[in-house]
Amino acid sequence: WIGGTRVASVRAATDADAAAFPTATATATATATPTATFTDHSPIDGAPLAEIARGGPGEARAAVAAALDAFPGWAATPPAERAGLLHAVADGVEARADELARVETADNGALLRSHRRGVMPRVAHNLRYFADRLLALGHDDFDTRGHTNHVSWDPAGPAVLITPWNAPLMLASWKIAPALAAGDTVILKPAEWTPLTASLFADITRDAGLPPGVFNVVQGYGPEVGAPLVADPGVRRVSFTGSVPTARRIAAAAAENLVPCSFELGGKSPLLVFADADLELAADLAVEQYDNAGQVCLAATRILVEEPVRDAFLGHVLDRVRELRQGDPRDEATRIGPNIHPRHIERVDGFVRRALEAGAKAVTGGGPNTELGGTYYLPTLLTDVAQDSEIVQEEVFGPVLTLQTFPDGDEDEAVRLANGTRFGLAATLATGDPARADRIAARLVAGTVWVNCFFVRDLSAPFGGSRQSGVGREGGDWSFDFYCDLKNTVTAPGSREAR
Ligand code: TXE
Repeated sequence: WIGGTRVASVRAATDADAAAFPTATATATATATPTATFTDHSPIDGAPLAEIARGGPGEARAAVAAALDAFPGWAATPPAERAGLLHAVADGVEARADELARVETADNGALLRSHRRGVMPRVAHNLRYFADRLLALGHDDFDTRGHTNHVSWDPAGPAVLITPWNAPLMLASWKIAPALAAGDTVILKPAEWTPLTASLFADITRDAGLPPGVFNVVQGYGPEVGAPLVADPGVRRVSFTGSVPTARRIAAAAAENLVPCSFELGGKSPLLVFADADLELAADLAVEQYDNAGQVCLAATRILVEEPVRDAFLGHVLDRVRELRQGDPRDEATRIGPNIHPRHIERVDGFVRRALEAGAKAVTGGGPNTELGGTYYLPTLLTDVAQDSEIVQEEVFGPVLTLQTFPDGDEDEAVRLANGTRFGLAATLATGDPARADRIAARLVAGTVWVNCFFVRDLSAPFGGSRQSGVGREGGDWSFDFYCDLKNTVTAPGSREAR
């Protein structure tokens, strides 16, 4: 999807898929550049879903050229008109929410009911929020010795948005909405394991009347098309969600052109459970970390529990895990679906096997779900793990939690363990003592701290990570600060008077 034209099609792999995903396969037209394709598979059963255009350096160049061409017109479009178009795109998302939900579930294996009820409405909300925020953007003029300072947020240029597979359209919309609202043109490069909803979204932007070239999608593999996109001198912003090693490569390439980057990377967040906590609530919070089969950057995968309540808390957790139903994500009763890909399952299982060899105990789970096979991994909880071990230090990105304890009343040790990784994305704490909550929250290294709750995210709040969990913050006006070039116009006294 380059310059308002579908340059290559998403074709269903079989007739049965064509029936299941009619729109993903419809109206495929136009020239067949690129000619190469790759096959997209469903994690639910491994079935091929679609043949996807496989972009390379040529498509990257064409997309940046289209975004550059469209930029002056889009940047000059009055904010109210830009906001109106974003609301029209949101209308399109709402009108096609059920189809988007079904396609997303087929593509990434997350629960259909959560795509229907939570994710797709949220995608539309993200668009509406930044449209409205654009219209409220402003800063009071201020005075310097009679001179007036006027601050404006100028559109920066083409923005490359590179997104992962764990929440494809949701994460893309967190970037697309503020970038377009800011007046930037966009080139989206979705993850190769989950390409489908990005292309449907491009159809929606066209139908909503977004001018050609304002929103472009290039599909393909990171090194083949992501790398040339990031290195293109026409690009003015890069926003990336993904892994730390890929962020390093992107940062190095973007540094050549001095392009600002926003990085939202991995995490190894703690869940601190104090003895004064509501242990039922704390157990609910622990089990929530298995959502999306553990493929959530914010997941609090390291449970740190105060020694005296360890056994009681663990009992509550295991009661809940026994009731977790694993299976087909399209089934209403399912709580945990598949992981994304057989290669990813191998990676997850590798972490668990090495931990068990090093002396960890699996109090539940500990391997793939052999009844379901394929890409389903049992919800796993490991005890007897050392703070400096791989399983405690590295992001697993699967349904795998570890449990450690800290001594009775030893807040210093709780904080030491909580802060003791190279990450700093989020932290959750369960306590019945508000003073303790304040004390601990102030000492945690994390972009977001949740007290007796998890995953509550308001778009007005800054979002991002400390240490190797990220660079920069998006959300609210911080998004506009990133996607715009800020300008201060200083006007001498009397200059506004007619001469
Ligand atoms: O990530 P990559 P992968 C973590 C998680 C996971 C691990 C590896 O631990 O197990 O990372 O996942 C594109 N130039 N997270 O390999 O490679 C790629 O095509 C430009 C946490 O899937 O970072 C995809 O679109 N782009 C995370 C995107 O980068 C490149 C979510 C992410 O892929 C590129 C995902 C390159 N050289 C993984 N190489 C989170 N923060 O939520 C790859 N890409």
